[in-house]
This record gives sequence, structure tokens and C-alpha cells, in this order.
Amino acid sequence: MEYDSDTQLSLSLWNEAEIFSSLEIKHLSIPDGEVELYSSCFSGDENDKIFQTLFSQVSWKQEKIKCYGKELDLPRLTAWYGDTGKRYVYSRIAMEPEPWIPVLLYIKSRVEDVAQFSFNSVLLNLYRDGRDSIAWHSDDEPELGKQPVIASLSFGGERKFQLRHKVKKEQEKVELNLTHGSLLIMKGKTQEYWQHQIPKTSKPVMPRINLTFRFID
Ligand SMILES: O=C(O)CCC(=O)C(=O)O
Ligand SMILES: [Mn+2]
Repeated sequence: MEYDSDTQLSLSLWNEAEIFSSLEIKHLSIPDGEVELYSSCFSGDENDKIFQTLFSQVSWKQEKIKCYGKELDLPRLTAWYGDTGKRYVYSRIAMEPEPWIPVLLYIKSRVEDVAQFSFNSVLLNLYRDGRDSIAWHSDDEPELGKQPVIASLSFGGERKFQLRHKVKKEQEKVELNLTHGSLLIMKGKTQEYWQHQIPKTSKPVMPRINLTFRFID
């Protein structure tokens, strides 16, 4: 199967049986949430090609946020793709989705197979270096519905992903390393009871691209 015939980027795909038998799954045992981490749903070569293709083909934007009356740059670049008409407000930024491009449809179809769930939009983040981050938040915007399934795919530099319980302060923080090609799925009550973040780091890190597939009502 090819995902980008224009640039002749054809990939030697594993067949489904190989993919599913090679998927390493870790189920996190946390209260009030369901989080699964898959080692990778693409081959190593594909992970590299996908990173390069997303880096060059996605229309990355520098969004601004208002903070105490000041306009600040969001500490990462973002992009939003999806079915037309699925407007979404994120960090008080109203976004109209860009139409799907082949590489994103290719990734979406694989993620849907693994997650056993259909998505109609994807938010992309580009963390250029360790100064880029995303602060504590939950993916709990009303348009995502009551118990959203969020499939979060990472490519490029490895970053720490942290989860903290919103109510049970005695509950320990959970920390995961999101490696090149890994897929994190959050579902059930996770967004209602937990917040997550990618903290800044002073360690040298390669650029990282994250895609969070969502279903918008
Ligand atoms: O980069 C990540 O792994 C997390 C991104 C995220 O939480 C978001 O875009 O809502
Ligand atoms: Mn999030």
C-alpha cells in the first residue's frame, strides 16, 4: 500500500498479522482511568519516513495564547486536520480543520485498526526542542463527548509524558517515555479524572511530532 503516490513514497508494509503479533501492549493500572501504551504500530523504517513526511508536508502554525492580557507564542507548533465542518476550540483557539492529506489518512487507518475506534480529526504538535512543551490539561472539551477515546502517536525525539490525578492528591504521578512510533491510548474516565503534560527538558532532544486522533461530535 502507498500513502503518497505523488512523491513515490511507497512503504513495504507488514501484513496485519505481523503488525498485531509484534505489538507490545502495556496496560497502565491506574484508578479512574484506562491508559494503554503500544510500542509501535509501524516498522522502524516507516516511523522515520512518516516523521520526515509530516515534518515537511503538514502546515505547521505558530498559534498565540492570551495570558494576563499579554499575547504569547504557544510553546510548540500545531496543526489541525479533519473532516470538514468539525470546528474545535482548543486552549481558547478556534480552529477550522485542514482537509486530510494522504499520510494522515494512512496513519489514521492504522490507528483505527489498533484502537478499534473511528476518528474524524487529528491535532498535531511539533516540539522543536526541549523548550517546547504542553502544560497540564485534560482533553475534555465538550465537543469530544463524555468518555473520549484519544489515540496519541509519537514520532521523533523521545519525551516524558506525565499524568496526575485531579482529585486524589495522594495518588502518585505516572511518568511514561513516549518513544519513536509509540501509540498511547487514553479512554474511559481518564480525561475526567486525570491531567497530562509534556514538560520542558534541559536535556538535548530531537524534534518530536505528536498526533492526537479524536472524534468530534
Ligand atoms: O505531545 C503529547 O504527547 C501530548 C499532546 C496533547 O496532550 C494534546 O495535544 O492534547
Ligand atoms: Mn492532551
